[in-house]
Amino acid sequence: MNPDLFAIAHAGMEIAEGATLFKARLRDESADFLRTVEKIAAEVPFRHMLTPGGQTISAAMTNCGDFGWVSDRKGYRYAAADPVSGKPWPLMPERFRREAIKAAEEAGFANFSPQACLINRYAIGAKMGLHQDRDEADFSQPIVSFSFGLSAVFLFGGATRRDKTQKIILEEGDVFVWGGAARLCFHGIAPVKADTTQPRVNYRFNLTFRHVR
Ligand code: MD3
Ligand code: FE
Repeated sequence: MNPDLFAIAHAGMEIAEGATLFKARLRDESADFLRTVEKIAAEVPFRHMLTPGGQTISAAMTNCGDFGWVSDRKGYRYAAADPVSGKPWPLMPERFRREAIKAAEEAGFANFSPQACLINRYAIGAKMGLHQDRDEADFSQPIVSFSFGLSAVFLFGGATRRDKTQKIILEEGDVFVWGGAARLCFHGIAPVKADTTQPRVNYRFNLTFRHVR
C-alpha cells in the first residue's frame, strides 16, 4: 500500500453510523498476534460449543480476559471461569487490550473497557449465521474486532433480521469498531473459503473485545 493510502486506512472509515473499519491496521503484527493466540489456545483449547438448541457452532472458540463467552444446552452467557476446566480464562494480553482501546477511542468511544476477548477460529467452510450480540449489559460500550488469516465475507444487516445485508470483506489485520447505532445490528459470516494462493493458511481468526457487565 502506498503511504498515503496507508495513512487514510489507519485513520478508519465509518462505513455505517457507529461502524468504523480500520483496514489492515494490524497486518504487520499478525504473526505476533497469532503466536499469542496459540499460547492462549495451549491453555484453553479451541472447542466447538453447542447452542442451547443442541447444534454445534461451526467456528471453534476460546477466550481470554476476566470473562469468556460460552454456550451450551443451558444457554449463552459470559462466565468468569471456563465451565470445562473450572479455571479462570487466560489473562487478556496487554497488547490486545491496548490495541482494542486505541481503535475504540479513534472511532469515538473514549471509555471502552474490554473485559472479555472471544476468539473465533473458522476452518474452511465454517460460518456464523445472522445474529445480534446482546449478552452484554451495556450497549453504550462498543465491540472491537480483529481479523487474521483467511479472508471472509462479513454480512452486515440492520436492526431486524429481515433487513438487507451488505457484504464487507474482512481480511488480515482489519480492525472494526461497532458502537452506537451499529452495536445491535444483525451480522454474520458467510462460509469461509480456501485461498489457493496461500495453501498453508487454513484458518480465519477473529478476536472480539467486549465490555460484559
Ligand atoms: C456488528 N463474530 O463473535 S466480528 C461474534 O468474524 C461475531 O467471528 C464475527 O459476530 C466473526 O459475535 C464477526 C465483527 C462483529 C462483531 C460484533 C458485532 C460485528 C458486529 C456486534 C454488533 C454489530
Ligand atoms: Fe456477533
